[in-house]
Amino acid sequence: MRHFTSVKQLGNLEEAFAKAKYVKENPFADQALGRNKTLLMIFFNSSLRTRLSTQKAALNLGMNVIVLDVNQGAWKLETERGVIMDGDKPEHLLEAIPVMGCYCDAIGVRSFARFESKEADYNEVILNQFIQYSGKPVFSMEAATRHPLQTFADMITIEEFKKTAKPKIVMTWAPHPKALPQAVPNSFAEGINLTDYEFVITHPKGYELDEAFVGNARVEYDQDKALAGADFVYAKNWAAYNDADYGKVLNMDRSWTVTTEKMALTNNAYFMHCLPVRRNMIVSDDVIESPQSIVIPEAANRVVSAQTVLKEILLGL
Ligand code: AN0
Ligand code: CP
Repeated sequence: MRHFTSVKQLGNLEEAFAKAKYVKENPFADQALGRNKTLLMIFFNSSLRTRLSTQKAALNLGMNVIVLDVNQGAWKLETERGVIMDGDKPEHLLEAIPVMGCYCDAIGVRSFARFESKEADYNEVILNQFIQYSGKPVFSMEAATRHPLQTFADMITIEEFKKTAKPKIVMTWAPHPKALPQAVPNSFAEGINLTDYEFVITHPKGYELDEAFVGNARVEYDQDKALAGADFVYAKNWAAYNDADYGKVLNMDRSWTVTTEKMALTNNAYFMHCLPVRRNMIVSDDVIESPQSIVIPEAANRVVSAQTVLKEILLGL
């Protein structure tokens, strides 16, 4: 594997799950693989899980790790080509990227959708410049349109907890005060569409996702109907995708919050969320604290997904 930006690059899913299982059971078996290799993690946005789990994964593989928060201590970066740089940004991404590439063997990049231009976001302008100009393997730690390490961890978690071969997965929009990217729901949909699970997406009108990601999922605007018989409830907020409202919060309808009453409609479903989560906006205290909540094992599997992917990247060096 050279670059990793989408779960589609995992290839055969059964093989990917088997590799993940091996990594989980033998976390230190490949210490020699990463010896004298350096991972550089670049954050344009905040993180708790991605930073810690990816770093832990790299350490398990014997790698050295350097982390840079671009917004804390680095020069402010211009990202547009052709700009006369007489403003507050002393350095251009077009120099910064190849320089970063000189200091490492692989680069992880977190660069969220900026909601300034739908075209720029959906063309993954920042991530693709890292791929084009760093000279090193690049993997996404959540880019503008996808969060594949999260999705892979979600899929591993479903594999571990599912009680039937083809569980019903319901991804539900839930309210949130701030505009959030579509990367997590896009990526989750992309991943579940690779499986033969039953897959329903539910959200209020106006929050339709890009059809390319929705794929074969059934879209149900009635959340109660969608939740009926669910084996897994995957909650997430996202801002509008449609051209007229791109990046906007259209409503904060708390009747969409995942509560005990909502979970009672399901087949005793497991509750999932990528975290961070706003309690009593996205999900009630009772649900997230219930025995059916698997948000912590889901987060724990972020080490497994990152280590499985990093191992493939190291094997490809
Ligand atoms: C981010 C998002 O919704 O994409 C990161 C989630 C992993 N969430 C927030 O910014 C709160
Ligand atoms: N789920 C996730 O990616 O969390 P962080 O934003 O804390 O990394």
